[in-house]
Amino acid sequence: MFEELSNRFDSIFKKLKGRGKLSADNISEAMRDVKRALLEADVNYKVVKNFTAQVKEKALGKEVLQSVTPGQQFIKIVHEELTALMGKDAQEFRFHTNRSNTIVFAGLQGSGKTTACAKIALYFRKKGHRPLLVAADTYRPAAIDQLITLGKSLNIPVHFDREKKPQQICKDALSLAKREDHSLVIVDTAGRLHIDDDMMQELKEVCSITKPDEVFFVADAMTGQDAVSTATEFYNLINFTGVVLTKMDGDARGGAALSIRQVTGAPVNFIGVGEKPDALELFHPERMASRILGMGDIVTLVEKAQEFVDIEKSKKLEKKIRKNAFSLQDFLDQLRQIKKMGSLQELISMIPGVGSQMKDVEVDPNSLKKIEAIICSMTMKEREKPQIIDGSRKRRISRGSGTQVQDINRLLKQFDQMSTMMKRMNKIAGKRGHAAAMRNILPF
Ligand SMILES: Nc1nc2c(ncn2[C@@H]2O[C@H](COP(=O)(O)OP(=O)(O)O)[C@@H](O)[C@H]2O)c(=O)[nH]1
Ligand SMILES: [Mg+2]
Repeated sequence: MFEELSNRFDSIFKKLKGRGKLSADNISEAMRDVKRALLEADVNYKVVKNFTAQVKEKALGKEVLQSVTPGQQFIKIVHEELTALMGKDAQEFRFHTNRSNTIVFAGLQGSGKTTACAKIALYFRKKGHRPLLVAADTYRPAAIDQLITLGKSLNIPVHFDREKKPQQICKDALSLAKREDHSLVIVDTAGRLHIDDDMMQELKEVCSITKPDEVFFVADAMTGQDAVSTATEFYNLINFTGVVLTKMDGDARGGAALSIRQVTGAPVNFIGVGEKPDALELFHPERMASRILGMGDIVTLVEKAQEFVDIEKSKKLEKKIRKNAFSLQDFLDQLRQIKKMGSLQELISMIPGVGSQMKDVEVDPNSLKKIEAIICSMTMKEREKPQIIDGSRKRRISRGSGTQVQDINRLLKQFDQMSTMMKRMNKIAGKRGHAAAMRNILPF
C-alpha cells in the first residue's frame, strides 16, 4: 500500500537523520521533498499546501530545534499531521439498537459498490447483525445477479425485484426488513461512468425514501485525484456521511486516501483491500500514517490474525512477545496462519521493522515453503534458541530441508531483526501497552 510514497518518506527521513540538528534550512529542504512526494502521490495540491505549512510550523518550533534527534522529531510531526489529515480516529458505523439501520451506497460504476455492499454485510454479520442486501441497481440485469450471487455465497438474504423501480424496491425492502427483523439494510444503487442528472435524481429519491443512517460514497483509490473531484460533486448533491475507499490493495499512490477527508469533510470509514467479501478493513488514520511512514502496523496485523487464529493461541503469543520469548517455532506457527490470510506481502509490510527490509523480497508461496522446510528441519531446542545454530548445525539443517546454507542465514537474520524490533517495542510499551508503544516506534 502506497509503496512509492513510503519510499519517498523513507529517503527524506534518512537524509535528515544525517544532520546534527533541525535547522530552518534543513527543514525547508525536507519540506520541499515532502511536498514533491505528496504531489507525486496525487494528493490534492491545496491539501499538500496546508499540510506542509502545518508541519513546517511545528518543526520550526523552538523545542524541536533543540532536539538532538532531528529525524525522529520530524517523523513524529509528519506522523501526527498525516493522522490529522486523514481524520484522527477510526469511524465505525453508529448503530441504533431499537430499530433497523440503513446504509445507502453511492458511487460511479466500477468503483466497487456492489462488492462493498457484500463486504459491509459480512463485516456486520460477524458482529452479530442481521443484514439485508437490497439490489436497487436495476439498469443492468447483471448487477442484480451479481448481488444475488454474493448474497448466496455469504448466506445473506438479497431483496430484488426485476419489474420495479429502485424507489419502490427500497420501500418494499424497508417493510421486509421490519417484518423479518433485519437490523441492517444495505442498499446497492446504480452508478454511471460519469455523474449525470438522472442518476443523481434517482439517488436523491432513494435517500429520501430510505432516510439512511449513513450514505457511503464508494471511491476507487486507484483513480487518485479523480476520485476526490467525483467525491466533491457527489457530496454537494447528496451529502454522504462516509467513504469506502476500494482497491487499496492495488498500487494506489495515496492521493485519494490523503485528500478525500480534507476536501469533502467526510471521513473514510472503510477500505477495500481485495476482491473477496472479507477483504475489508476499518480505516484507522493513525495506523495508515504509520504504514505510509514505514512504521509498520502491528495492531492491524494482530487483529487480522485474531480473525483466523484462535484467541487463546494469540494471547499466548502476545505474552511471549512481551517476554521477549518469541521463537522460531512461533514464527513458523505465525507463517502457517498467515498463509491462510491472503495477501502475504500486505501482511508482512505491517510488521514493524520487517516491512521495509522485506519489501523487495518476492514473497511467493515457494519461499514460504522453504522457510517452513528450514524450521521443520530444526530441533525444538534450535527453534527456541536460534543462537545455538552454528556452522555444523546449519549444514545439517540445509541438508534436511533441501536448502542452501545462505537460505538459513537469511532466515536467521530476518528473524533476528524481527526479535530486535519486538524487544524495542516491549521496552517502549512498558505498562502502557502495545498500542501506545506503536505510536512511539520510529524506525530510527
Ligand atoms: N482488487 C480489488 N478489487 C475490487 C475491490 N473492490 C471491488 N473490486 C473489483 O472492482 C470491480 C467492480 O466492482 P463492483 O462492485 O462490481 O463495482 P460497482 O459497479 O461499483 O458495483 C470488480 O471486478 C470487483 O471485483 C477491492 O477492494 N480490491
Ligand atoms: Mg454494482
